[in-house]
Amino acid sequence: MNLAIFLEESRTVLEHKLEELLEEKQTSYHSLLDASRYAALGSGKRLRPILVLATAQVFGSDLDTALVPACAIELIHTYSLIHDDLPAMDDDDYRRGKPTVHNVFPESHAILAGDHLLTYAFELLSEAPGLTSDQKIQLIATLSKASGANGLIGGQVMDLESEGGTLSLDMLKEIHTRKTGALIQAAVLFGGIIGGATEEQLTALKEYSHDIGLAFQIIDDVLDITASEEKHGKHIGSDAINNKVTSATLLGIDKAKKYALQLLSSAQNHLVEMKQNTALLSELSECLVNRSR
Ligand code: GRG
Repeated sequence: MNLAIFLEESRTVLEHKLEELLEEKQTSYHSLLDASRYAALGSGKRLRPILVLATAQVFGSDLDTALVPACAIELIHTYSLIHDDLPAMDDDDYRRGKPTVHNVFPESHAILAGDHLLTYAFELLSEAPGLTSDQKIQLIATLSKASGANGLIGGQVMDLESEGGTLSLDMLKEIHTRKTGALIQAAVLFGGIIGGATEEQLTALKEYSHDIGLAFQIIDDVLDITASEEKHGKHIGSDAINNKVTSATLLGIDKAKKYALQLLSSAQNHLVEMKQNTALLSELSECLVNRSR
């Protein structure tokens, strides 16, 4: 299938499903749902859920089975963005092309909307249609490890503690791998688990997604310096404002881009190891590295 068509179709079904999963309800706590909807709907590249769908289709899984798990990953990602933007963390006031959640709702509600999306993601996985109990347990284990101390949250702590200091390239890679890479890796593994990949194929997917996760973050660092705010959807230069060492500041823009291309090539070699038709995933990986937002 052509990548442009796949992306358009995937985004359409994902937006509908997210809207359905986060539908407006007349409850006595509707302000929590309003803040969650504000954060999760109507914007975002949907990279992680698209990776779930693209990897699942490599193994012949139907879209309907992959859809709820794909949305669960996007909800975890959205929670992490809400919390990352809070005054206690990066204190950002612009995200996904609009004011951050704590700038529109009370800060308490931004925290609680993040908590809600995090918890809801696991509820959705436990009830996801079309999967065996064993697959659901594998998905829950994969996502909880990627989101926890060994992944996203640990990476965030390392990132906060590194502000204003110096960092070696190895330390920076570890932060990137946990903070950004872990969830991207979980998305790719989700596709493999849903599609019934073998142990060998899951190992190849792990290595592939490690490389594209790192490459994705390196390009994000470059875009934080070179992109326009309108395209990137957040304030440009926020890394510099927060005194952050990034791959672009450590290596320089040209070397950082070159490194991302090396990672892309390594990722594509791992795709070959899977002995499946991975043309779509390979093209998608190229798009991630060559993106402008
Ligand atoms: C607060 C637990 C906790 C974790 C925060 C995700 C994160 C960790 C921080 C957000 C800031 C940041 C730049 C993280 C690196 C990962 C990244 C590039 C996030 C942005 O992902 P995109 O570009 O965003 O896919 P959209 O809005 O398109 O979904």
